[in-house]
Amino acid sequence: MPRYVNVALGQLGPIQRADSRAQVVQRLCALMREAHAVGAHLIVYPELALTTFFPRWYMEDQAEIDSFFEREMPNEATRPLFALARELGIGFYLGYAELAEEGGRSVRYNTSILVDRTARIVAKYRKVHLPGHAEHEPWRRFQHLEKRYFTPGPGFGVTRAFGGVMGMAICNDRRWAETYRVMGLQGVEMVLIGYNTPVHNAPAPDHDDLSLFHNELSMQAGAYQNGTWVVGVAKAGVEEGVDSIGGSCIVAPSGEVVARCLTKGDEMAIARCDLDFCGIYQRTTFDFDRHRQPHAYGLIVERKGVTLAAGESAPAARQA
Ligand code: ING
Repeated sequence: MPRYVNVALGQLGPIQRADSRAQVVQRLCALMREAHAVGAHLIVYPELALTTFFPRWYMEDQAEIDSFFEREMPNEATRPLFALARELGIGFYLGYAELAEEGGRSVRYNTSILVDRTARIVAKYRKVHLPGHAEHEPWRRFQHLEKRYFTPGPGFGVTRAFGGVMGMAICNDRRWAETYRVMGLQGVEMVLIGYNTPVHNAPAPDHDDLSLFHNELSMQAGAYQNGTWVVGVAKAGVEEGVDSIGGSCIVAPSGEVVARCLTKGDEMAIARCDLDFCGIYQRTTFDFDRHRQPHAYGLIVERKGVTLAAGESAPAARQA
């Protein structure tokens, strides 16, 4: 019997600064009802799905910054979403800003949770790759201060849920091959990714026309090279004057896009994902145990950035 997971994209249009969490949760619930009507088992929402993308602003007042964070989950604002999930028997991935207490200290993460079909939180992930910058850079049309407001998470885990092996990542993580490979080495069959991606990338404006292409390319590569499903969901459209891409889609282990959203607003789309389809890649082309050569990969972990050695030759042949 194939292990099907009916996965819905829960794409959000813009959330303006004045939009309350209650209003946003109503939108999330409406998408969940649409997903339930077409037989979804799981719906995936964007990164930072409860508020506007606040890292676009330079702020110094910690209370103002912390107004965008959640101190517990579920909480008063999200309880209706958990209740509906329990009523409908639908799981969900939700991205939000997490204010955690660790050893008496406040730590702030860009977080996602995986909630199963009984509305129980079965996994929590904290974004590893924080893009942008940490100090105010007024030359930019808008800021991207994730390095200022968040702490990098510890790494990428997987969780048994929905009949398979599920993994999570957030936004910029999807651009890094390591994200998928670390989960691939844990047998991941479906990677869930929410994102907020501005069309304009201030340090590289020439890339703006390729933002949707790079979005899909990154997820298609990650899917194919690890024989896993990848689900990417946008918060899209013009938020506080900043336009972000849509491009929400579901990518099969073959690298093919099997479902996508068509608008830049609140939109649900669905695909029936056969988790056993992963095997025809993970047991052949990407049978890691049979084909990988870790002795040749040391630099991937040993080095953070590029080191150029003059006249560096090919790696010396390893001693037998
Ligand atoms: N956003 C963007 C992303 O990685 C970005 C940042 C945009 C990086 C364009 C490079 C190019 O999709 C988040 N939130 O990570």
